[in-house]
Amino acid sequence: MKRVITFGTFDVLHIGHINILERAKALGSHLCVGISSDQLNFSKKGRNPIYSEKQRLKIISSLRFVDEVFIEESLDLKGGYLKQYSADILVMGDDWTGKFDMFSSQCEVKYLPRTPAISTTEIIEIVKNIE
Ligand code: C2G
Repeated sequence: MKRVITFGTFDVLHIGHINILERAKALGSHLCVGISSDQLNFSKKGRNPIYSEKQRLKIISSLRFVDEVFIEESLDLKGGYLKQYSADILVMGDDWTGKFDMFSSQCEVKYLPRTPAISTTEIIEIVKNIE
């Protein structure tokens, strides 16, 4: 009965997000998702998300393989979140490979392959360029 945790902004939900959440849940019996606050997203990506943190929280919490959600306020609090939510496995996409290895004393750290050829940034660019 493993507890899995993952983190992300999950702005403009797409198949890459669904795939990683589905695969994360398959590694255990409970999936908890830390959703980047609007402010954290701004500090990571230099732009505001399209959907607010309140909307992103509601969207992600409505997926059938997600059991629990919370707002991730800062990357520096990650160790605390892993403890607070009793995570056995931390899952991230492989664009983060190596970045969370320091938590491997606390829980198992797994990087799953990203879904190719799709990202929120690309979707925004495509929509922007539609005439
Ligand atoms: N992802 C994926 N395939 C894609 C796009 C995204 O597997 N084509 C994964 C990412 O690797 C990440 C998750 O979906 O694990 C969420 O992606 P983002 O919303 O872009 O999350 P990010 O802003 O990278 O936030 O604490 C870590 C961060 O907050 C992660």
